[in-house]
Amino acid sequence: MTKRALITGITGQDGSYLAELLLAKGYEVHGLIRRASTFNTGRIDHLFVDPHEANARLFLHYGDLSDGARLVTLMAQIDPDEVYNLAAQSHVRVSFDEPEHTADTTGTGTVRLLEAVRLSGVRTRYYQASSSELYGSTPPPQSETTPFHPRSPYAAAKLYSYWITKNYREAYGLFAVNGILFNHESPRRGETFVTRKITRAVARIKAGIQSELYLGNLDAVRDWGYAPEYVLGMWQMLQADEPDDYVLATGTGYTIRDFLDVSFGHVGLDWNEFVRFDERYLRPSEVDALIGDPSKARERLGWEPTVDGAALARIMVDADVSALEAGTAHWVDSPQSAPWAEALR
Ligand code: NAP
Ligand code: G4F
Repeated sequence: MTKRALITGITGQDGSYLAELLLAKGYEVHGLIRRASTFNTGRIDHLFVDPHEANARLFLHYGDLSDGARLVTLMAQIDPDEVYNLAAQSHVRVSFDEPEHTADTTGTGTVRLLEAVRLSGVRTRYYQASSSELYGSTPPPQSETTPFHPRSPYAAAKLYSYWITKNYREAYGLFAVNGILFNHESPRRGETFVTRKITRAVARIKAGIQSELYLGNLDAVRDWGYAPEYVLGMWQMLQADEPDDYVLATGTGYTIRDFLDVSFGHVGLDWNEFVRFDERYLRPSEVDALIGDPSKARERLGWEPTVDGAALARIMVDADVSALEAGTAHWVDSPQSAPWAEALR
């Protein structure tokens, strides 16, 4: 029997890699997509097969995590074996600008989707995109048993989603899991997250079309992994015998300065000549250090990351340099597009 999956956030970084993975495994994949005045399918355009064709296995449906009735209707129509809730307002700094919207999508959106599962009566397994941001100011290393101390509206909303997912597991016997994922990046990473902002700037500076890069706090430590490896971990969590919560991380921390060293150094440049400080990128309350302990996922799921932060920086720089040289890219946020990326948070 062909398995069916529903992915919210399919147009995002993780959603695009997860759709690729599930299609390669033979799944029929359904994605929730927001209606926009311009197309927001750039990260999944390469997966397009005309839905009129008999071999089409990827289908998109308009919907939004703010619209509970639509989620119930879709859930009943699709009747998925697996639901992956990846949709969110996912930018931590922006969550301080839009705390209410972030609570509505990143927090309440989760219970709307869980209610859609319950009310439609579908028998499905459910994955919730939880985050290492939950740990906030609790020092590393962080594991499944480390206490949470969220430091942003985004993290507070994710904390609600974490607990409501656990509650539906305990209250209704739903096979529901939290993947507590540490930062994971790729050439498809949104352009305003710090890694992609840096690697995109490296390509542009190298090509002579940018001269400065404005950043905020360079001292924060993050445990950066490679997104395609993390979506495999999501799928593995839903194949386990019992529902449980897992940390996915590399176990190694780097500062923003370290990431700058590797990224600029990879093309023979010194970042000190180009990087400037802009306080608008600081957060009202910062998360100083996140370094995860992925032992449980390794032991119980056999999940093993192979790309560390330095290797990741090189992958991302190479991709941005190539995309700029080719003048095209198969995802929308290529280094030659999105002029506002440098001006927005
Ligand atoms: P992303 O690239 O920002 O993608 C977010 C996705 O959510 C996009 O498809 C976006 O649609 C969609 N979305 C936003 N608001 C929505 C709404 N109200 N209704 C329906 N869809 C909505 O994020 P990501 O990096 O792939 O991360 C995936 C998930 O994992 C997120 O929940 C994020 O918070 C969480 N997470 C990420 C990381 C990480 O390091 N990447 C770590 C831990 C947890 P548009 O394309 O239309 O904007
Ligand atoms: O790349 P960032 O914006 O990612 P952040 O805040 O760690 O959040 C990401 O990872 C979380 C998992 O831990 C996810 F849940 C979340 O959805 C998102 O994917 O910032 C990383 C660090 C921060 O300490 C920030 O202060 O980089 C610092 N930074 C310094 N200058 C900057 C900048 N961040 C951004 N975005 N832009 C800057 O100019």
